[in-house]
This record gives sequence, C-alpha cells and structure tokens, in this order.
Amino acid sequence: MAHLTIEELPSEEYYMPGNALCAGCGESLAMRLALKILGWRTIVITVPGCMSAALIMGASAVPLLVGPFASGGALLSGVETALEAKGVKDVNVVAFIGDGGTADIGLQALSAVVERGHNVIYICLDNEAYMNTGGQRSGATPLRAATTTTPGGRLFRGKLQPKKNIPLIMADHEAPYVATASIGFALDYMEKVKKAAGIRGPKYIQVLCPCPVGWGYHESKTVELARLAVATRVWPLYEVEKGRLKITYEPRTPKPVREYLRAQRRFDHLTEEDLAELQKLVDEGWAELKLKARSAEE
Ligand SMILES: Cc1ncc(C[n+]2csc(CCOP(=O)(O)OP(=O)(O)O)c2C)c(N)n1
Repeated sequence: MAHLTIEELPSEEYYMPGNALCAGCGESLAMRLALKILGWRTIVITVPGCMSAALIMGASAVPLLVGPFASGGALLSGVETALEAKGVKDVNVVAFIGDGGTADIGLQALSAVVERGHNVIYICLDNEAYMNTGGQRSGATPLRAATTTTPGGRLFRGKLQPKKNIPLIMADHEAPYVATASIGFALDYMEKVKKAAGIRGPKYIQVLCPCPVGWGYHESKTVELARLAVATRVWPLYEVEKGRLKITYEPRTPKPVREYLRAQRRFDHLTEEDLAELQKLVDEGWAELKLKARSAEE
C-alpha cells in the first residue's frame, strides 16, 4: 500500500475544538486524526470515559451513540446489524473507547463482537489508566506505573502486574486486522485507520495516547512522549493482518527506556534496579515480536 502523505489529508474536521478535554490530551488528537480519515459517513460509538465527556459536549460532527461502560462491543454489533438490515453499506461503524473500557470492563463485549465477525472498527484510546475518574489503574497500566490506586514511593512500588496485551489477544481471535499505533506517528496511525476501513470484518486498533494529568508531564510534551514510547521500543508499532504480524516502524538506534520513564512523574519512584529490570523486559518483548514477524515472513 502506498504511504499516506500530509498533502493527501483532507482539510475537513469532524472533531470540534473548544471541547471539555484537557490541554495536551492525547485522546483528542487520536480522535481528530481518525475522523479526518473516516469522514462524514461514520457513526461513532463510545462509553463513559474522557472521550464521552468531550463528545457529549458537542465535539463530534458525526452521529454519536454513548452507552453503558461495559457495552462498547455490543453497541457496535447492534448498530452494524441495524445498518445491514436497512441495506446501508457505506457507513463506518467505529468505537473510540478508553483502555479501562476495553481491557477490563468491556473485554467480554469486545471479544464477542470480534468473534461474531461484525464489520466494525474498534479503536482503543490507550492512556493507560481510568483517567476520567481520577487515574485509577487499569489492566492496560504498565508495570511499576504509579496511579491513584497503585501509589509509588519507598513502600509502594506502583503497579505490580504487567500491561495486558489486548492487541495480541485480538489477533488470537483471528480478527482480520489488528494494529498498534501512537499519536506521535500520526501518518502511520492514519494509514492503519484507512486500511482498517477498507477491510471487511472486525478491526482493532490500539493507539497510545499520553495523558499529561495522569502520567505527570507538561501538556506541551504529549507528542514527544508518544514518540519516545516508540523510539525506546516500550510501545512497538505493528499490524497483524490475517494472522501475519508485521512491524511497521523500527527505531534504528533504540533510545534507552529510562529516557521515556524519567520524563514522567508516574515513574519517579523507580530505582536504578527497576530501570534495569524494565529495560530487560522491553528488550525481551521486542525480541519476541521480531520472532513473530520473522515467522510470518516464512
Ligand atoms: C459500570 C460503571 N462503572 C464505573 C463507571 C465510572 N466511570 C466512568 S468513566 C470511567 C473511567 C474510564 O476509563 P477509561 O475507559 O480508561 O477511559 P479514559 O477515561 O481514560 O479515557 C469510570 C470508571 C461507569 N460509568 N459505569
């Protein structure tokens, strides 16, 4: 597929400014960029979270359905089935849902919509915690991150469990298209949204959306952090198409993981040993990913 260029991007906006989200919100950018690609023949589905707060207050220029927290996948199936019954075939049915609504409370409905093979796109806006209610840990919060329910300090060591790997869980559901993305790599993300819109069946994209409030950094640094996550290999960019995993961006000289961690207050409590442990885990994760990509080439 030819790469998308900035010149090709439409000037139309479907995500409106002046909404309720914080300055420097990563989710806002993720929503704006995806809607630019999807266009006006789109129905947006969301559930409680930062994004529903923005959308209910008028940020969406396209039709919007907001339902109960656990029901993202069920709402997608219902809307897609209704359109199918009416013979409407040119509308994108797309969910934008936070990592809590995806990895935890909404996982059952997400699993079901993918297993049943509905023609929908599910975009997880991953800010790595339940940010709209004060930054509690979610299944997608990374190991050792401090949140309001997993404090960091000398006594408490942040989250004790690793980040739940939803993209690979979705790939194991045999979804025809699964991808990770970062708002720091906007064209890569938009290309993935465009590709997803052209594939029939359930598509899942998880886009990393740094959060200045929950992660503890200045609001001007959101894109920088979204890029650092990829440059350090903490958040690798890949896609899985019909079961074949392909890494879509490889940092030639990866930056040390500490550069990413030390830029955020949620990792302030980390010791040198913690940093070494996290670097090792990132290296191991990357090696595993490379192995999967290599076996897909064979
Ligand atoms: C059944 C239910 N439990 C709890 C809530 C309260 N609630 C509203 S938004 C939210 C946090 C959402 O977090 P996430 O899905 O990660 O999205 P984010 O706010 O980070 O974008 C919670 C816990 C709710 N609305 N419904």
